[in-house]
Amino acid sequence: MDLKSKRVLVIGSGISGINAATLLEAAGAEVALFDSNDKLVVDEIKRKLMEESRVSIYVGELPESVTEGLELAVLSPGVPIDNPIVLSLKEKGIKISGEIELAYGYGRGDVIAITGTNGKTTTTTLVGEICRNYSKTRGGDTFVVGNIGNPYTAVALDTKDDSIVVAEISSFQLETTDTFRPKISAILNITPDHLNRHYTMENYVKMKERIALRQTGDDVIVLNYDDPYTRDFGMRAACRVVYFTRQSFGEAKGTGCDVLHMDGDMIMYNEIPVIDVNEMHLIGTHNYENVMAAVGITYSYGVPMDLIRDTIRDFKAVEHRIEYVRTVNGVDYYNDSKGTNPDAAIKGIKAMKKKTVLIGGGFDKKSSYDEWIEAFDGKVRYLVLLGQTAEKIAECAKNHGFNDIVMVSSMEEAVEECHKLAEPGDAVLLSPACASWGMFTNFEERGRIFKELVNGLGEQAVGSR
Ligand code: UMA
Repeated sequence: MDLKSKRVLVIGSGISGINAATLLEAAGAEVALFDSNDKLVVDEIKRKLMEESRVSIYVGELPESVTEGLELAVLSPGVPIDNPIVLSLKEKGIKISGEIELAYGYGRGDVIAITGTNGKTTTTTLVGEICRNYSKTRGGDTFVVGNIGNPYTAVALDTKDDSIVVAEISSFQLETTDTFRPKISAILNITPDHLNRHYTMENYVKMKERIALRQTGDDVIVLNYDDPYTRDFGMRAACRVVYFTRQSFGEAKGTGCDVLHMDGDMIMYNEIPVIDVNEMHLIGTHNYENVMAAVGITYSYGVPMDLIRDTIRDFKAVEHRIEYVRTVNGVDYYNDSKGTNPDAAIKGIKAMKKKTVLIGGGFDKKSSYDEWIEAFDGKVRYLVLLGQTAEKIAECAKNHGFNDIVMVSSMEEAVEECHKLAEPGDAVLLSPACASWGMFTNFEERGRIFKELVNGLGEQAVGSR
């Protein structure tokens, strides 16, 4: 890709747009940056660019003159391809592209790309860890980029031929890819999401399938055999397919593809035992699928199975998502501060295999807690409640016949109570089903404070119970 001295317009001044503009400027292009939000202040956007940046910035309305002589318009992921400005640029014959395509054009090394409605971040983070450990043994660097919050454009110029780029890719980003060709890709699952942007399920599925648009021959796509959309795509894909399944090993094997599956608690790659799920800190059946996908991706890439196994064993989950913190006096502590609504918290409690002392409550988003309480399923030993919603949740729990409730007024008190109440072999889970506001700045702060308190617990306190 050579855009030296070419006029390029970047649309959107979020993290993607800023990094796309910076990359383009470093590549010698003449860059204009436009954001349709007229409340934004040009000087503040300028401050996010390189010092001495010569990028011209426009907010609110895009002057007609800026579109003259344009070679290319680069869209941020949040900018749809049917946005009126984008359509008018297209009409003028200006090429439309996206920030992933731009970064790929300037980047080097092998690309591993992961999409799916759920599980992208955990799988991408785990694949990133495995590849980082692999890079240490064979040389080169691993970069983890994309929808995960670290734009590919921010690192593209640092990549080398021996680099591995592990990218979490959203359907928004796939709308504007063209030559993007990952060596290994994965679609983890497809369930209805972002239909306001893609209009129909059919369109959304098509966008997800674009991850393999240019894959052929020895390229690999890892797909979920239990998901009807991705299973079907495997039958049509132009590259090698590896399936993972929790439910239909026999059927999946019949396709002739390599298959990851579960033999009891053991994750298998065809006939090769990979890891017993009880050895992992990642818990919950949804995570078994993420791990199978990560194994499929990295083993296909050529990473030795021993290295994959060791990395999975050490992996503690993405921060704040059923994240294993520590075992104190035989009690496993988990931080699921990302469980900011009942739906997310249901996943948290469902993932627990042991008797659990559960910390809940927080800011009142007017949610109903009935389904969450029903999901306790006899596993919750005590419910420790804090925050604005504590009384409301307690009342709801009692209506469902659950009375083992402890009210506290701070996270410090909550952790102290859990330490006293949990018995060896139990788990303690912070999965509050509520936002953190009012007591914390955000769920990240809530999770970090919880972890600090857990890490400060003394083993010897067991005797004083
Ligand atoms: N804007 C316009 N015109 C439009 C739309 C937006 O000018 O028509 C402007 C907005 O005024 C705003 C800027 O564009 O100033 C925002 O750009 P953006 O929405 O692309 O956001 P970024 O900050 O650049 O973050 C994007 C991704 N955002 C979206 O896809 C909406 C981030 O994913 C991603 O982490 C980041 O790039 C780095 O690659 C977020 C996300 O919610 C986390 N993703 C969705 C998801 O995970 O479900 C897909």
